[in-house]
Amino acid sequence: MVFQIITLFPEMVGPVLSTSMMWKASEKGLAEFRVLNLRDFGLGPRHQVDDTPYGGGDGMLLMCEPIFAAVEYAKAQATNSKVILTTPKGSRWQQGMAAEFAERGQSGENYIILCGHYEGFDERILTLADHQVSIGDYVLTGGELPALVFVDSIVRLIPGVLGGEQSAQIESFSDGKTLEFPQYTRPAEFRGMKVPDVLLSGNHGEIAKWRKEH
Ligand code: 6GU
Repeated sequence: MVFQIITLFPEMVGPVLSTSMMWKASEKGLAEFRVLNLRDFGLGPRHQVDDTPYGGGDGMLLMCEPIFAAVEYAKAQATNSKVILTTPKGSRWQQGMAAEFAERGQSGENYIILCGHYEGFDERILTLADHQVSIGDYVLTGGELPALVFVDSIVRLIPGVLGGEQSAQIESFSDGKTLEFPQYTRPAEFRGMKVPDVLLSGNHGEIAKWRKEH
């Protein structure tokens, strides 16, 4: 499963992709990450990527040419790539969507994530997008953090990436509504706060019942 992230701020995403679960996934050959610098596709000697809006107004918009060039380059790097555009106007990202992408990724789909920035982008860029996605009802400066949220939530669902086989099943939101039960580790008592007795009992039936109730 190849993830190509197109961004003006590669230094924002690179380190996260080489840490923790995402690093593990690439070490195991289950996912591959490539960060493309949009600036490399910019126009002219100054590698221009944005310009003022027609009709006037504040701010700069990402231009069509560099984005189309970057997406076309990325499509040539990995077959069967779907383009995900990060935008606060997109559909709200949910656990179920992460699961669908993880599944389709295992059947050979690859992903290009296009990070929006500044005041926005030329509307014609929407024609490139197979999916427009947002991570919540607030406005971020750019699509880099959302892109990392998408990648993390998908990659950890690829079989073999998480340690314990059951981890992704048990944890919060895996069925879309249930929250994970409370958990404790040593010591059994810390500053007067005790671990529930049932968890120390060794009675697996009772433990399962307690966890279900919580
Ligand atoms: Cl995907 N992009 C931006 N710029 N802001 C957001 C977002 C995306 N999701 C929530 N806020």
